[in-house]
Amino acid sequence: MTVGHKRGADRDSIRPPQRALNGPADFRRIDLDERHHLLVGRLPGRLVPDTARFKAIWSLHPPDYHEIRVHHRLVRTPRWQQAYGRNYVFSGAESAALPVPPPLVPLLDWSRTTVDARYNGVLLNWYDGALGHYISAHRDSRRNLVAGAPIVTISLGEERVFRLRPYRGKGFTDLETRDGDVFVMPWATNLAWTHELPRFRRYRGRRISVTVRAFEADSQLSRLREAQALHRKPASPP
Ligand SMILES: O=C(O)CCC(=O)C(=O)O
Repeated sequence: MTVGHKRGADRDSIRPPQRALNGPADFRRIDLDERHHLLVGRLPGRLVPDTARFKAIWSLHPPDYHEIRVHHRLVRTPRWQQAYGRNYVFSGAESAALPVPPPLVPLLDWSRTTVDARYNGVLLNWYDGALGHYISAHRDSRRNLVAGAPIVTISLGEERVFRLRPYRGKGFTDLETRDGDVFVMPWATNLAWTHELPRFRRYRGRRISVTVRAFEADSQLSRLREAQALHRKPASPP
């Protein structure tokens, strides 16, 4: 794994250890400013999908692009997205969750035992470099999330640049994220820094990000929404 760490255009690369890390205590800490950081680690080798398993996860992507609201207009996301386990509300839209599919279960379980036992929702982003897919600068929605729980991002497939910018500030920090890399973003960092996956011509391959979050226990409203999304009768409230 190589993690480049740049502020602005050019800064020396940082090369974290190549071995798989067991828990946040083993993760490398990347300081973004005096008060905010990101933890960087690796999935254990047995969990990094081989070609066949990567293809299986790739084939899960929905046929259509998700639509989000940008400046009061509905626009298609420049990547495929799907929530599993728990609905994910962001940019004025909601990704209705499907059940967590078998190839993702070991990644969710590992995140629970390694980082935070409260994780119960997964959001996948599929990026096809040949189609110019990217995600623009944003802070993750906190709606329905357990306050304080960090957000895990597992990268699979093609290497990409993960860019962080101080919210409403200047400059940026780039981390190169590769197959099997894991980023743990503390709650406070998500408030103070945006993150994005810029589009660069050199990326022509496929990448999947598996983001793992802790959602609050079901509210009546979210259960109703989930039921509507699945076209079934909601369970009666207790
Ligand atoms: O693909 C990534 O690494 C970032 C995903 C992301 O920013 C998100 O799901 O909010």
